[in-house]
Amino acid sequence: MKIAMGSIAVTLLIGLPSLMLHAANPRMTDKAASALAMRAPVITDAWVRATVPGQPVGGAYMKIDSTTPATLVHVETAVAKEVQVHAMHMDNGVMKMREHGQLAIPAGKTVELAPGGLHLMLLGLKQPLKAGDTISLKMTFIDANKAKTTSVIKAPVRPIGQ
Ligand SMILES: [Cu+2]
Repeated sequence: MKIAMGSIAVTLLIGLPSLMLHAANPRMTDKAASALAMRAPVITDAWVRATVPGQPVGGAYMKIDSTTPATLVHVETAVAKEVQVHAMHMDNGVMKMREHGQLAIPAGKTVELAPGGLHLMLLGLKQPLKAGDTISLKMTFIDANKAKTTSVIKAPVRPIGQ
């Protein structure tokens, strides 16, 4: 029962903004209304680093821009069991990484995921990532009103050492 109630609430939340847009702009087309309601962050320069056979994890890197505040809440890919946002930190002079959790994307400020800094960690790789291949990453963001947007992006695999 609780689950059923929850999903009704979610449906209402997602449905409301577009209803409100239609009410405020009766002549607005459905296409324009949905474009306004879904301002997904823009992802550029996505890539992943090639792995050697047996390597259990891989790194994915990209630039994320958003015109409105957004939060990256979930990433998944067919080639790994799990994807986490990782941050690097110094621990007694040794560079280590840890799970960062949800990643805030401020409005108008590029968030860069790059080697040596924030990155996506692909955990439990199901196959080696081969240079020249391309993988898909499904990125889910929420905006300030908790409305979800999902982008499927392609990330080419670059050779080890780049
Ligand atoms: Cu990592």
